[in-house]
Amino acid sequence: MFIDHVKIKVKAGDGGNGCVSFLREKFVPLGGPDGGDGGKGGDVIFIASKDVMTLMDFHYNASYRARSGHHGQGKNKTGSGGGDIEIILPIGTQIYDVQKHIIADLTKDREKVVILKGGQGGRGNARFVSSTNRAPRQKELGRAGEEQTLHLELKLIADFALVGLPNAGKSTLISVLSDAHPKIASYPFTTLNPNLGVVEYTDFDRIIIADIPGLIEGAHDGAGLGFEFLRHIERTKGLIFICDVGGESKRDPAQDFHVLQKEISLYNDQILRKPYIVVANKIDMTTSEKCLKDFKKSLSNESVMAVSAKEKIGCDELLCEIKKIFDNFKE
Ligand SMILES: Nc1nc2c(ncn2[C@@H]2O[C@H](COP(=O)(O)OP(=O)(O)OP(=O)(O)O)[C@@H](O)[C@H]2O)c(=O)[nH]1
Ligand SMILES: [Mg+2]
Repeated sequence: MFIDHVKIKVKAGDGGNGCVSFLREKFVPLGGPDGGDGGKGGDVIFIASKDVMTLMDFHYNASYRARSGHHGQGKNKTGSGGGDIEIILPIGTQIYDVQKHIIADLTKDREKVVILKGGQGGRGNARFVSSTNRAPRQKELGRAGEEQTLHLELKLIADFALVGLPNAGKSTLISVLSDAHPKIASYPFTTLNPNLGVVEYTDFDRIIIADIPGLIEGAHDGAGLGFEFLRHIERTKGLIFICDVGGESKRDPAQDFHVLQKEISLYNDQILRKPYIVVANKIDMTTSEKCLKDFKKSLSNESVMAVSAKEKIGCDELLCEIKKIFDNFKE
């Protein structure tokens, strides 16, 4: 199951109480106050890890608390601190409060953020000794640890996203361009979760491409899978629009391209400012010739890359185009 947004409750540990104690020993008649301080409560810490892919664990367990500090003891013993709780998240997780204000954005492996601080331990009576009060009976209670409800949202960190209508050939293309092996089939909505694939270039650059589930007209109104997965294209460097010019589906690929642009702009029009590549797929089909010609004519302002993901035609050229955009981000 691919879970990319959850609501969880977290609580930091409470501080331990200070202690009231007086030294009582056989040959020490005037043993003084020796109550120790309480220990600090544990913090709530989030850590990003490349070994975790989804927020699924939080779907089953939505409540986390760090340990409380121990109470202080006689003989000036400070209570031990409550252990911190370390919660592991997939890279690309954003943490929001209930008002949807962003608190943290974990984008790198092992990146760590302390979200809630454990409560301070209370002072024991040994700390209240003064010239006027040699035997204080005062102590402090430990402070309560902070508590908060958080929204976690996973936004995959991919360099490029493949967007297209169902059946356009997105999964076939990512399986040819990268090391990904998604399910491929001739029915719509084969892909129900984003797939990531890595392309290794000869100069050792690694580019991550995401295969996003099919987008259809009316997605903004919830049609198909709606906008469910568009959050994953927000952080990409560029988009790869893939349109089916096979001719068999009897669809107008230029119209498909406009549908994709319209739906994305209704989700977040800033995304369309990203560089993009228009791919015409399925040029191996006998019915594709006219369809490709009409497509290029309708999109005369765009430079269209004609490929066949199935027959691996035009894929090397496409990889070069992707690399060019990627390299522009280095400068
Ligand atoms: N002839 C031909 N068929 C292709 C090509 N690319 C994909 N197909 C076929 O088109 C169908 C859909 O391919 P997918 O890669 O699953 O398409 P998708 O865009 O991932 O589809 P969804 O996951 O449903 O959105 C499959 O039957 C593929 O074999 C191509 O270049 N040429
Ligand atoms: Mg697919």
